[in-house]
Amino acid sequence: MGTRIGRHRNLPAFRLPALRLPHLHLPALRPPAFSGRLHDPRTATAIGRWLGVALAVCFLTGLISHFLQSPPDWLADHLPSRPVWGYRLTQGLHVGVGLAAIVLLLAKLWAVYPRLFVWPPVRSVRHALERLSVAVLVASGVFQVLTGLLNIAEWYPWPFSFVPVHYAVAWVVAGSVLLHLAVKAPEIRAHWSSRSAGTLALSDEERDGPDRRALLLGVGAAVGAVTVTTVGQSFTPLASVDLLAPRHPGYGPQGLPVNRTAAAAGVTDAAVLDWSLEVLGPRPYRLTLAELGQLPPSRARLPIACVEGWSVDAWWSGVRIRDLIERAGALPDAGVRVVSLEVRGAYRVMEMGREYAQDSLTLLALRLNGDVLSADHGFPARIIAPNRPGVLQTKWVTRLEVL
Ligand SMILES: Nc1nc2c(c(=O)[nH]1)N[C@H]1C(S)=C(S)[C@@H](COP(=O)(O)O)O[C@H]1N2
Ligand SMILES: [Mo]
Repeated sequence: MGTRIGRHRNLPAFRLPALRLPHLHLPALRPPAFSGRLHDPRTATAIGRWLGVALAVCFLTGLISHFLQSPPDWLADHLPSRPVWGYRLTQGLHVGVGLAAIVLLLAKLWAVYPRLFVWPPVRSVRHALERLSVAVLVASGVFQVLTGLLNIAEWYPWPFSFVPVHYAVAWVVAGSVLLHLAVKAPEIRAHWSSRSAGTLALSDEERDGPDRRALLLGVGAAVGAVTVTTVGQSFTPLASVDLLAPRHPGYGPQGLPVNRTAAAAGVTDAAVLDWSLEVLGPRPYRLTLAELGQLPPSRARLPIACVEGWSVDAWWSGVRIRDLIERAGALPDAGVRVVSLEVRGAYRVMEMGREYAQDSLTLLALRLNGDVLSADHGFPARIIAPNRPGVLQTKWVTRLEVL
């Protein structure tokens, strides 16, 4: 036996000598066989679509958070300061759905992991690319939920800065999810629902049996358990069952959590002792705490909504930022830069655009729930503004600069 080469009629055909390979026995390399139907495409699709929804919610709410927190210049003056609870809702969703996504991602990986053992590992260039895209998807997805989880626990065991990296990798996840959906579209369509084969007779493999229903129910129950025991950090009616979230909305001085204490920010009693508020603008001026207390007071019920997912409503009273900067000669479309007593830290200086600065609910707050601010909540004065990430609710304010 040999291989016939030379197909031209005029050329004499000749044969290569057969190449005989010794017969190889490689039992150790044979992959494990998975016959369970819980690892089939129908299960992967059923879990995958919920994971897809979760990742989409996380991506969109993450974009909102990103643009509210660090808007490009052209957007800064147009960010809406209403509804007052907007950021509280979107960031509560971001963290709540992100936590649920951990369960869904684990379930999805469990459903598809036998594919790690497909044999041969690479069948074609197309197959290699498909596997590579899944590798990127899994790696970036795991990275996002893991860094998100550690961030809400305020644990940063990595050498990079969380926010820009979490933001950049979100685009990698989004891209690889879209690619994955495109590649898997035929399979997803075929296995979308237990009845998706229509009038065609379903084999036992395809029909949802008690085992698959039990698995999906179990995954649903796990998502429910994670959600119910954490969502109370922002959804206060469930605060009493907030057992697993890192923060509890009611725990902290004056009934409000604190992320950065005055001590951690280097704001000492001495620094606060001869405090005054400086307002820079066309007609700059300075006020002592007593003088500030003499200005017309305003009151607003507004949430602190931390990017880490906890949020809580409170009554704040103080003086409108709008009035303070107008007194310094600010025009009605001015924004403001706010500087804290804090010596260093990423949130020492904050800027707010027109919509926030001119909103009648945006205050330089002096009191929280009726009492003078405690040191950890920003005594003598702090910012509170509607629809704003917590990181921008600057504490220990000492200077306003009209923009
Ligand atoms: N100067 C300054 N202000 C700050 C911070 C900070 O680190 N420094 N932390 C912010 C963050 S992340 C949040 S969530 C809110 C929390 O306010 P609270 O500690 O009064 O609850 O304050 C914000 N104000
Ligand atoms: Mo925060």
